[in-house]
Amino acid sequence: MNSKILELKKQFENELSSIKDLSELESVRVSYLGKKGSVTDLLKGMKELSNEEKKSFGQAVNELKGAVAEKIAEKTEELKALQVQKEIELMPEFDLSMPARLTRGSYHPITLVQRQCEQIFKSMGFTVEDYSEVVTDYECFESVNIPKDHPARDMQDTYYLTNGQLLKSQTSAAQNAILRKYKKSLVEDGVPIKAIFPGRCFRNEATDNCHENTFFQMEGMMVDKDISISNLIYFMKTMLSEVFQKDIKVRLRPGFFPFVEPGFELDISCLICGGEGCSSCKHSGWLELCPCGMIHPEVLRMGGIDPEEYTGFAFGLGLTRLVMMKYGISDIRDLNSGSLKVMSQFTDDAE
Ligand code: FA5
Repeated sequence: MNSKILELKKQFENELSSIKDLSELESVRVSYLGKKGSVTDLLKGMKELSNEEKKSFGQAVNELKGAVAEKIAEKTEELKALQVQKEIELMPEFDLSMPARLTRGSYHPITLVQRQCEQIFKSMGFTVEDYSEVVTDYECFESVNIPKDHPARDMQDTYYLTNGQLLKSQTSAAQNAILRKYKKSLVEDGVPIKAIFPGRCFRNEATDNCHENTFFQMEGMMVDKDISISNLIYFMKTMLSEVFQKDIKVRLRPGFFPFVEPGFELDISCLICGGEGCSSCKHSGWLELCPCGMIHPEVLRMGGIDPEEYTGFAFGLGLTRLVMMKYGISDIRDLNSGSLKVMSQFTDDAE
């Protein structure tokens, strides 16, 4: 029997030495180590052997198996290296003295405006918070006063993941975590909560000039004793006049969101058509930009803050729409198009 093993080993070595590429090697591997391969076949003849012989024969076959596998691995590396070498030889020659033709990249306009807004709010004492894009139902809905089966859930078509989590449909999903993060310094040290949290949101909705299924919002919150609507209006006005560097026509109208009371819609006069009406503003002359309101007592309570003692405002700025208005982009879909031709028009003026 041992002579059979030696014979097979010799045969394998002969075949291996004449292999020229990886596909031939794979066929040889299968013909020796595969289910019906010659090494596997050797074990089938063991039935006729005594127990003692079985033991030593089995050991010898296993050694052969190991040696064949090792040689195949070595040969694989050798052939791969040869292949790379061949590819290098086939490459056209490079002239390293040629001047480089590099075009300068630019930041995406959303990044520019997001940074600009962050700068504006930072200068007014706000912290900038980062938050996950995958959140729980509790974060996105329940903790902001939208319990299960609440009709307000229909306002947002949510992408659910198979594990029960969801893609954040609104930056309000971070409100509870931010309130909890800063409640100690609010209550114990009297430091007001002032935070903004920009983020990407996802909604399963039909797209048009001013609706995308992936867009950016920037949420903001301020909580302290005696915060009122006038504080909210002051910060909104300051932010808009800083972003646009000119007076912008805005209007505030009542709006319903379960996490604010009272709630408002802050609309901006459409800068694409100058308020005349166009497809970007659905021919109304106005664009919904920044819903806002006074934080609902229940939301404060769920964040661990006593609504009898503290009040606050929150807003959910439509950052992508703000970018449209700032740069006169009439179709929001251009911003997600990935087209360098479109994007390279915007300079790094917020750097
Ligand atoms: C909200 O998402 C609330 N969470 C905002 C809020 C926060 C209200 C805090 C009160 C207090 P809404 O669904 O309206 O609200 O979205 C807010 C803004 O995001 C809109 O005004 C709009 O500017 C932008 N937005 C909403 N959906 C889209 C979309 N599909 N594409 C582009 N921008 C959108």
